[in-house]
Amino acid sequence: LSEALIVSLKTAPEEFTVVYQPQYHLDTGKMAGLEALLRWTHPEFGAVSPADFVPIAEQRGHIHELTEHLVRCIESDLSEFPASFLRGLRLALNISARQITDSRLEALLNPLFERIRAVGWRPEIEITETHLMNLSRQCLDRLAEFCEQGVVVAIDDFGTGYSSLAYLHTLPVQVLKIDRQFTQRLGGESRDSRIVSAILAIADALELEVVAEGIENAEQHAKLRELKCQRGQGYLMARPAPWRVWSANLIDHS
Ligand code: G
Ligand code: G
Ligand code: MN
Ligand code: NA
Repeated sequence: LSEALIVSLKTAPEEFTVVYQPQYHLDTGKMAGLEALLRWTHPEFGAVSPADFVPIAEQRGHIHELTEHLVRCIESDLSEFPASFLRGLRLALNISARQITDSRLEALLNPLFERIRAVGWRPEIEITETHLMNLSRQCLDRLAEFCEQGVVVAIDDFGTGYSSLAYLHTLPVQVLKIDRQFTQRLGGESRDSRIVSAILAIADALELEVVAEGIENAEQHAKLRELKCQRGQGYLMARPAPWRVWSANLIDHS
């Protein structure tokens, strides 16, 4: 798989596509933004999960090329952006922590971020929590620069890593995304809202926004509203889908 990925990255850009999963305001039910998620379909191996190929690309030193394909796909989708689209939404990309200090990243992302701003949306980057504690000074500085440029920085899979509260307080981030394993405990077999309540309390104390990931049923959704979680994402509301599926829903009817 590792060799196939490297060959495809170099010779078969059409195998890489992007789907988008919306995030919603839980109080109003309105769309708050879209998260871009890479997909790779190999002629022989079929659909390979990014959970499998992203780590390979990281290890083999090809994550930049993968992000180039991501950016190319998003730019192509944004080129079909009617003037009548809703304003103020966020467009989130997953960026590997190891990539943040890559000197090529800024040149790759800046034109995309300009394009996102030009249509009245706001760029967001998601970084997985497991890598946060190891971020170098240089990396934190880069994140701070993104923030200063108006890019929203979100911590993905929050609750699965080892961030200390003191450390979290110093990070240039605005959003915590509650990992779906905690959301899933809110409804179904074993009801347990303690961890989600604790994360919401931390977010409140640090003045961070919260997005609950992986909402799959109405019970979880109701509980999150009751706990005053601001935003949510999950199969209950919408699965990741190609741009054309969302573009019909993005027309501003007001
Ligand atoms: O889309 P899916 O749930 O299968 O994604 C699995 C994992 O792959 C998630 O952790 C997600 O953040 C990650 N992922 C998806 N798309 C990208 C991408 O474009 N870049 C990076 N670095 N990770 C991604
Ligand atoms: O780590 P990250 O949050 O970027 O991962 C996003 C992944 O989670 C995507 O692969 C997406 O398909 C998946 N996902 C999104 N919503 C749900 C959900 O409600 N349930 C489950 N099991 N997975 C989800
Ligand atoms: Mn994510
Ligand atoms: Na996540």
